[in-house]
Amino acid sequence: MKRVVLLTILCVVFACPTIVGWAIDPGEVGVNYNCAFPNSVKVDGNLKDLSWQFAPWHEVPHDKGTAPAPSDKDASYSFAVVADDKWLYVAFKVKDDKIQKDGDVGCDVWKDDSVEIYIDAGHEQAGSYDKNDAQITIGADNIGGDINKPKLGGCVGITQGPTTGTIAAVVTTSDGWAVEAAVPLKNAGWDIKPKDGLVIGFNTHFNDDDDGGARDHKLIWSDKDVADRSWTDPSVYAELTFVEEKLAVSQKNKLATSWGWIKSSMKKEPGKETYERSRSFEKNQSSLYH
Ligand SMILES: [Ca+2]
Ligand SMILES: [Ca+2]
Ligand SMILES: [Ca+2]
Ligand SMILES: [Ca+2]
Repeated sequence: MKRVVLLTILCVVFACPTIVGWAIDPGEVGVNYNCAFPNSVKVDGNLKDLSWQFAPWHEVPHDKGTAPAPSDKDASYSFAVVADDKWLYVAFKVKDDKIQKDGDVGCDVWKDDSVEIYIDAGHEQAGSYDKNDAQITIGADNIGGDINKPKLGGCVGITQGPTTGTIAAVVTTSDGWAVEAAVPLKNAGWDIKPKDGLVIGFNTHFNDDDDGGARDHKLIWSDKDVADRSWTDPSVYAELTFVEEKLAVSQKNKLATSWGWIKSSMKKEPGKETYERSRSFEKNQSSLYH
């Protein structure tokens, strides 16, 4: 079931390290995200980490949500998730033609430009929030802010967004803004221990404000959230499945270990020993060397 693609770069100059990376089955947009672990990133707002290069990115276009935007340029986003033993890392690339921030802050930041992460750690899919459910809202008002003490919204339920211990770096980009966040796997609300096949409830949203005042567009990843109910109803979340796969190795001395993974993967999936270059990798490979 799990599709594994081997990507290998053998540089022609000795100074360039050998990089072995994996592209995993991305899951299904709106239904399930396959989260590779153990993989770490540096939470600094720069999304050139190798883990982000090889992680699946789910695209949420301008017309997927309860308040669609006229175009992807006006409002759309993509996100990726990886995890290590301490953090669930979530990255967003937000396309947004007008950044609105500082009009509504704190618990009201959902009225300004903001992205939302939803967690149902116990995957109970209940109709109301229990202790292991949370809405974590990260506004564009964190651009240039303190990564370790971001301003967070999500003031609903028991384990409210600002109490989750989430850290986040938010930066502007050429066509909008980006978020690199990390949600603790252990806090007062939950203790998630990633293992291959573990499923939690998960969703992401983007609130787009273009002119101050009320929110203008609402984009939603989960297919089940057709009425913008995730803030109160975890049963409309989609799912995140942990997949044990190291996405990238850059050090020469780790190559032997990498071949070990290749062999074990071939054993796991008889008949799927054919590896191919990934289109997404070709798209991204130039940035690996910058
Ligand atoms: Ca980074
Ligand atoms: Ca906006
Ligand atoms: Ca729950
Ligand atoms: Ca507005």
